Amino acid sequence: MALKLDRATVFPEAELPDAAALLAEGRKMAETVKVGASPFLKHYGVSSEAQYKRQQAEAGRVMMHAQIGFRDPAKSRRAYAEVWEKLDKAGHRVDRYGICLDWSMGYPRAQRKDMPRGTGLIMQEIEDWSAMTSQAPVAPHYGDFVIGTPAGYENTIAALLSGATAIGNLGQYFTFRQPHWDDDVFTTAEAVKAIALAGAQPAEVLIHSNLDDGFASMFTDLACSLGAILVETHIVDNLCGAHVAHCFGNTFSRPYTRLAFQRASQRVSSAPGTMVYGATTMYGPNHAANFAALASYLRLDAYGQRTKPSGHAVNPVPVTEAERIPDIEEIIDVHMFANKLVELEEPLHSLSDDQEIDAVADQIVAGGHVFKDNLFKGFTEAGIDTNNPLEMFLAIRRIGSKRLEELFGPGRPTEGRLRGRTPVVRANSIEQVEEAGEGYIARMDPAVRERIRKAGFRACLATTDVHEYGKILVETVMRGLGVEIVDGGTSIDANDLAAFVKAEKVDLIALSSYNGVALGFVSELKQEMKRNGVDLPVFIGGKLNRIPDGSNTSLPVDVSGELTEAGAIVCPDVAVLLDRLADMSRDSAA
Ligand code: B12
Repeated sequence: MALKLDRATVFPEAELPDAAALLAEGRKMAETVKVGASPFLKHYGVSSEAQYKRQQAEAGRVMMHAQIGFRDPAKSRRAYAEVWEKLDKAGHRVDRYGICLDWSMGYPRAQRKDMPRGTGLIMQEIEDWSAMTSQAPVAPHYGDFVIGTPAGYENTIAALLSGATAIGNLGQYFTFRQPHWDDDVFTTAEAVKAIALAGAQPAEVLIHSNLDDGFASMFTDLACSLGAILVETHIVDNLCGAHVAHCFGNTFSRPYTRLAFQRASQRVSSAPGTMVYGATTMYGPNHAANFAALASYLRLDAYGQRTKPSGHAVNPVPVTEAERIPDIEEIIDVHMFANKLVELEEPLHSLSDDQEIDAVADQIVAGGHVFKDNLFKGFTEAGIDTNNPLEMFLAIRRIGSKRLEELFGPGRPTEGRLRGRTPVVRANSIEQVEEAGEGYIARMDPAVRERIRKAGFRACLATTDVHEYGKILVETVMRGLGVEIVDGGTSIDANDLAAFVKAEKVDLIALSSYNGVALGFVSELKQEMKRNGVDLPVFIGGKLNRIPDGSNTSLPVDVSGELTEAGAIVCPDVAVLLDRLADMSRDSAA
């Protein structure tokens, strides 16, 4: 690992856009673009969701967040109205909707049409945004593929006009890459303008950042995730004059540290949190088992809000989530469950004493400050201006989570550990994946293991999108088998991967794909490989589905059959790859 940063490596370009001019441009736009009317703001008589959140927290109410966003805008509008209506009829309230835009919405509108699509909502006209938010008195949270994408500024304008006062997702800015989009300076400049525009509104607009979408899912230390809150607050609040609000939860599957992190974040945040996301990494194929996971994280999150309210809404995620985007009825059902659970557990918070949790929260906060201080010192020494929002954003994005933790993590340096450090408070997600990988090796026949090792294979590992755990799993197994790993990276484009494998002369490609783009990706990869005269086995695992063109349910369907026809080897389990490797090693030994 290179020990130090230097400006020329982080910013090889001769010049970067002027941050002050970008801030001024965003603020100027606030003279014409203002938060529009919405049934939510009107119904509760508030100027922003932040104001509402403070009122509800004060009253001790546990707020509820539902996630919606079907490909078809009409179905999404129906969900907006129907989920609220049915819960209202049952005497419950859904406070906010996270509107899940498709990742193609992250391209500027003029270029969107022919870009790869995922599984989320696609809106054509600016009026579509208000048409959504006018369906019910529920706070619209435009939380994905708005700020942080190349379309960040234009999407923020649309979101504000439609009455949204929580807009994101800064977490995505740091880690997501739109396929075929390489201009990260443009994306950053659009983010700075968007944040300035939101910050200049008379109403308090929250700049949402889901830590798990950003670096938290890749840090091994929760103190680094807390440090990310401190650093983002410096950039958004101090440098851009806006209000950052954080979300976490997807990968926080251990009850103890989940609650400790809620406590820790509550201590360092001035704005109310957006939502504590459901612990979606706890979900598997069995729905009954998923209900146990749901109850476990939900009761804890409700308890956290009752005892030390941080303004986060809690988020019951439908138990079908591991398979695909949940349908409308499933969202309603899980909210019925959540409301009942919160009601039944009413006395719980007055019974327990949880000082132990506060001690863990103290460690997270202290470690977070060390991370922030180390980062500021390292950046300053490298010549990166810590008072320039554009430089801060871009440097953090380019350096990436792994190197940031290696360089600035507060954990004690320890050889042989992931990121070279012993975490202050361990995040379990990545280590769990590694342990699963080691399990595969341990279960193998030692003779086959040895034969594969001797064969000396070279494998290129890559992902089509931000989901990286599948790749880390395969990487752990390959490393354990002595297979040489050639890293194709995350969110790579198919044509770049084809060129890369030609240059690297590998024996196989192991691809992980989760965003509903697998089929298009493999077809393009195969075509490009053919053009380059390369013929290699392509193994693929993950969430292998897509929304068929013209689908009337907006739900994705499995494409394993089509992928096999397109020439890929579909791996619902790593074992499929291991069996093939065993065969290939037999052939090479013969
Ligand atoms: C963790 C997670 C995330 C994390 C990823 C963290 C990270 N850095 O990797 C975060 C929070 C960042 C995230 C973000 C998003 N996510 Co997500 N995420 C998940 C989740 C919960 C788990 C997936 C996972 O990593 N599993 C761990 C792996 C190791 O296990 P596995 O998937 O069972 O894999 C097995 C096999 O498939 C195989 N395998 C996997 N890959 C490979 C490769 C090879 C070569 C081989 C041999 C085998 C193999 O190995 C495993 C065991 O054998 C799933 C839901 C779920 N429970 O599956 C959603 C899910 C994949 N996400 C989804 C979505 C929509 C998103 C977002 C678009 C949401 C949004 N609007 O922001 C963004 C992505 C944006 C983008 N630009 O790409 C959807 C995909 C929808 C679909 N295709 O139907 C899912 C299914 C959730 C849902 N129902 O909506 N996500």
